[in-house]
Amino acid sequence: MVNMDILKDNVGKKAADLIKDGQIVGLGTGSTTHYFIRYLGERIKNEELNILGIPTSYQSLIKAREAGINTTTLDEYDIDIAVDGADEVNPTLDLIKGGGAAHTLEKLVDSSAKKFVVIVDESKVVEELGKFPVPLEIIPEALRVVKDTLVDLGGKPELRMGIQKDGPVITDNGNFILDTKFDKIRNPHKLEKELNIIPGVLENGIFAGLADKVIIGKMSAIEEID
Ligand code: ABF
Repeated sequence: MVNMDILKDNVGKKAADLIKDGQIVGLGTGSTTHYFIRYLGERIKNEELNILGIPTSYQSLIKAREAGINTTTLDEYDIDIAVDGADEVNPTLDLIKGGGAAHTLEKLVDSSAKKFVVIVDESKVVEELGKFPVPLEIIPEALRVVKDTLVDLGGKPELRMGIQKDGPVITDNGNFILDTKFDKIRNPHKLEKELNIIPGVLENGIFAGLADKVIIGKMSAIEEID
């Protein structure tokens, strides 16, 4: 296991140890959260815990089933704690998420939770958001118009292409992702609001002021910021 995977494994286990019997748990998307889901599945089996998971993507639904975690929906239950990854975290715990193209449902689940815990390796920690492009989920019909608006806002939008590069990534909701580079994002709260009022934008990947705790996997130790 390479160093980064060891860091993800460590924070995934740390987060899984936070979960209490009887809780409803938001299950994030991405490779770091995959470690959390596996460890949570082990705890459910070994300790016979009564836990229900609410996934944030088809990916996390499938990982939950593989891990033996029973799932439910936001229509049925409130969420006690959500655990999710991130692409960037700044010192005030504002995030950029969406590298996994799942940020629309992630933001709904993570913001609905009584407690939102972020698990990252140390490479995600930045002084200021913006090195990672902000993903925006847009309806396909809005592609040209939203790109033009983002350029007017100082962004450099790029349509996210699939691995084969023969077509765009299509989200779980059937939409496109515009990865948009902004220079240093000094006011994440302001930009998050400006992006979401653009007609045709479903959700953007700035999660300003939502995280309650960030668990950072470092080579030296695990750091927790509340
Ligand atoms: C998902 O996980 C995305 O919102 C975020 O972009 C990604 C981070 O992935 P990883 O943990 O694989 O680095 O929550």
